[in-house]
Amino acid sequence: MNKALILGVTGQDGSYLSELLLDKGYIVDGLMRRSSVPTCYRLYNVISNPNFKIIEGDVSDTASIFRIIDDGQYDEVYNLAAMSHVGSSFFQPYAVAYIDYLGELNVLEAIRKYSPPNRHYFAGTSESFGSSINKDGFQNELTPFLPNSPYAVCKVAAEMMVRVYRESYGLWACYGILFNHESPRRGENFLTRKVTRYIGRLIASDFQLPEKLQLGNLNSFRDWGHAQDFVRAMWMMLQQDKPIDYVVGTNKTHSVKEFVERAFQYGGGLDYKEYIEINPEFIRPLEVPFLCADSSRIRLELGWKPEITFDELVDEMVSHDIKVALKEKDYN
Ligand code: G4F
Repeated sequence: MNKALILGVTGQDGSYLSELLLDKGYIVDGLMRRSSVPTCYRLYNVISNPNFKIIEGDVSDTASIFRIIDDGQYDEVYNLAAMSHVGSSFFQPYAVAYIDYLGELNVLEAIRKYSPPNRHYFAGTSESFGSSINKDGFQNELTPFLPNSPYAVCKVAAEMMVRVYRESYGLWACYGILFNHESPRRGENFLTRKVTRYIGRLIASDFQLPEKLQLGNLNSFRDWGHAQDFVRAMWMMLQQDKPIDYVVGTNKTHSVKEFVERAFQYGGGLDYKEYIEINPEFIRPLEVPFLCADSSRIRLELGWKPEITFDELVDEMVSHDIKVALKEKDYN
């Protein structure tokens, strides 16, 4: 049986990846930070699986990462642990550096010292491209990185460190340059979920919500896919003969405004303009204006492609959040 370690198991991607690996017959250990509030709520499908185990540790704590990787002797190590909110990274640049950059260095160094046969995946990001776009309007593996936030700078540094460890020490390590990926398990302060949660509450309140939805920049463009499709790409990347870094995305882009418009329409033909307010608090000091993947390499070489469309994603998130809000209303 293959044995995998997932750092960042309590997040959206960690929960879907756990389900995928357990379905494939893996033994899965998930790293969890100690917290005074419950953080396992996304793991409802796996928590009682006998092949799944939670281990306490922190990616930014060198001692715990060294010990866990030495003790575990895993076949595959996935580092998805991150402070992943781009806007917050402007307010907490040191925290991002410790978690997103030095955290990955801890993992690479642990594998090099204690478990060199591990295959390792690092969660890179399309934020690394920042303002950089190919002449054809897409971003692919050849597009230069030009990060626009503390988050993206730390991710680029970690991505480059993966390459350095691979080329210097022969580690089997790669990173995915993943474009935005969402789901009903997305954190509520990311754009998509913030919108669908509001729509759910609006409908559950019979349109009596006192506050409008406060948003920032509506004019940026994102390539939004479904997290379930994207964790499949992570796993596929670790099954190839040699470690290669791939761009993963849907190859289609939509503006924030289009997402908001579509979500409100799905929530009963609503006109979003009546319910939103622009609040400068949510406008970032520096924005990534346009992201659109050219993921032809992973499609050609590994046969990956997304199965869930943009419309299906929006519809799934809106219907989920309407149900959640109606349940909350009954409970109260
Ligand atoms: O949902 P977002 O916060 O995601 P963002 O910044 O694109 O980053 C996500 O995707 C990256 C991959 O490309 C990941 F690396 C990263 O960890 C994260 O998962 O914002 C999407 C867009 C931005 O342009 C933002 O400025 O929506 C805009 N936006 C407008 N109003 C807002 C809001 N974003 C948030 N979070 N909240 C708003 O009120």
